[in-house]
Amino acid sequence: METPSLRIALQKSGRLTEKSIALLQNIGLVFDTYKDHLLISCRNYPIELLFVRDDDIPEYVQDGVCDLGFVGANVVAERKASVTTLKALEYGYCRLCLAVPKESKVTHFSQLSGKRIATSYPHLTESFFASHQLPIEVVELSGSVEIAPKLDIADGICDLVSTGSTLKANGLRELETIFNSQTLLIQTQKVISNHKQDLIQKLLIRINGQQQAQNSRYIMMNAPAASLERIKAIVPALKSPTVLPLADPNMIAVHSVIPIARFWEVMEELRDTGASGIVILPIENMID
Ligand code: PRT
Ligand code: ZN
Repeated sequence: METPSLRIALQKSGRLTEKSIALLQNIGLVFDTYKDHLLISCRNYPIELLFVRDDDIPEYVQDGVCDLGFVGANVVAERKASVTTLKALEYGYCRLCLAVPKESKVTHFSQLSGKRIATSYPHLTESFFASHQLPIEVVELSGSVEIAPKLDIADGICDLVSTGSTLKANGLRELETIFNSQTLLIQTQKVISNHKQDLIQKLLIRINGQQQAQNSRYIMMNAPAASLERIKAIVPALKSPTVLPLADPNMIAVHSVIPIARFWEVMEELRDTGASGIVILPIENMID
């Protein structure tokens, strides 16, 4: 029997937990403390949150125990889970990398042919070498992969890297990225009711709005009225910028939304148009 609530799997305690919870709260879901409970209900939305180890999330979603899950692309790919990716969530960025001891003579991954590679990602590691027709021996470890070369149980490793400081601290040198990862929102491929599908669409609209807001800034400025066309070309708003008259008939106020990625470029170009009193504000949420 299908549960009437949408059930979402989240990591119970780890690198993705805080940001996944924050995302759900930012899109308006209200739930009580999750720390001591595996399954909690949202107070204002027909959603249940199931807190589990991240490794189990792809299977829970694949089997339809949960309708949705928040989990790293690395885990989904390693587990070869049959799930649908709805959205990349823009956090939990990392990459699965091959690395060797600093002093190793290996400078290209092809030189690892016939060697031992320690990893918690046997499937992704094997697939990478197989795709280059290179035989290797996988030494599967569940953690502390980075010390394997020192213990002489491997010649190289394949592990997740974000800043690179763990590799460095363990005297390892990065050779090659074999997989780029971030957190994904995944959906089960089991048949679900129209009611649940509707709830998922509504959630997606909220998540899209949240992401767009996070990647945008609201910009306000005063400018000579004669510069309006140039300003419009620099800050193309969602549809059209808001233009307001000022007490001085030669001046106007322009309000618009800009992508954060173009922030400095826009600022520099705006100054050349005579714009002044430029104010930038964060946006809580936006719906197109
Ligand atoms: O208990 P549970 O099984 O749920 O958690 P876990 O210990 O398996 O996972 P966790 O919480 O460590 O990571 C969860 C997810 O976060 C991963 O599956 C990735 O999708 C993502 N992620 C992002 C990372 C990293 N960045 C990361 N840096 N996961 C692990 N690391 C580790 C890496 O294994 C290495 O030990 O951090 C170290 C490297 O970090 P840097 O910054 O020194 O390069
Ligand atoms: Zn895990």
